[in-house]
Amino acid sequence: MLKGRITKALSGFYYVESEGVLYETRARGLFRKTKESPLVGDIVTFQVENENEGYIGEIHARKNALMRPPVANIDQVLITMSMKSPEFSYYLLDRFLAYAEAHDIEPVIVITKTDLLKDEGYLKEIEAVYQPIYDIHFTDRHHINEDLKGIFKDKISVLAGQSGVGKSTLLNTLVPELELNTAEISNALNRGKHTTRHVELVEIAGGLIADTPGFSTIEFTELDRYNLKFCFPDFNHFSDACKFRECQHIKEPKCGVKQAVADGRLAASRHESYLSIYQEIENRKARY
Ligand SMILES: Nc1nc2c(ncn2[C@@H]2O[C@H](COP(=O)(O)OP(=O)(O)OP(=O)(O)O)[C@@H](O)[C@H]2O)c(=O)[nH]1
Ligand SMILES: [Mg+2]
Ligand SMILES: [Zn+2]
Repeated sequence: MLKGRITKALSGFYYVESEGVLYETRARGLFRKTKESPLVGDIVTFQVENENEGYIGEIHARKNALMRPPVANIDQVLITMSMKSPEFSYYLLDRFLAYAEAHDIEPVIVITKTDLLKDEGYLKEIEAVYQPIYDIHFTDRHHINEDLKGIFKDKISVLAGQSGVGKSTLLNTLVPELELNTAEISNALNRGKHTTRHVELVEIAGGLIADTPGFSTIEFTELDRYNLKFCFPDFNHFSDACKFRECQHIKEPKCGVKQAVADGRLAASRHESYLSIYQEIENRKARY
């Protein structure tokens, strides 16, 4: 038995890389019974049958997993948001951030198209909100700074962000060799929903990135509303001051989080985003 990582899934085959060798493997009946199917990013134990073929015997415990795109063991998600076209939105950014937190994936914020913005103050304002909690980078297609290139080393990354924010452009600037791949994917998407999609981990600046369009829309279908507050790590600094231990930071009196907003120690936009998502989850519950 060998151990390796699935780097590509296509038509029932899982391509596993183990010590620099790529094996074409299948997952036999085992997974049909357990209903757990292998994902790109999984660490697996597999049996070699012919020289470069084999079958997967075991999926090792996952650190995390996404279903759209289907990737496991993600180290970070690059949440891309443009300043203009489409317009920057605190709310949308917070949704992506909370989603990453809910899936135990470290978010990195990448703000694109800064060249389209005249107002430098706006960038500073955004930086002030997120800098204390997350790694945040500002780019435009002509200025990719060196520290952004450094974030990929030894990590598995996934992209997220609305359509048109510049994800493909960013990747192509960072890794010009990727150009073909990203173009192929855009074309596949344009052809419609029936195109077979595959996910592949490709090399990027010393690490791996899931070569997919990433995710652009998100739903909080699995998250309990009482756990949403844990997806806003900046609230933690202030929630010790809440009078009630179970404070949801909504209508409760003597709430440390709401007090922090009132004092200007916490951005009101963060709390507003929290309330909106909380409401959304509550409305969803009410329907059942
Ligand atoms: N001015 C400016 N335009 C940019 C920048 N980055 C990307 N664009 C343009 O924005 C448009 C969308 O960029 P894409 O890279 O295709 O966006 P995407 O996020 O991959 O979009 P989807 O594949 O639809 O999800 C293209 O016309 C790019 O040329 C930038 O930094 N500045
Ligand atoms: Mg794209
Ligand atoms: Zn509170």
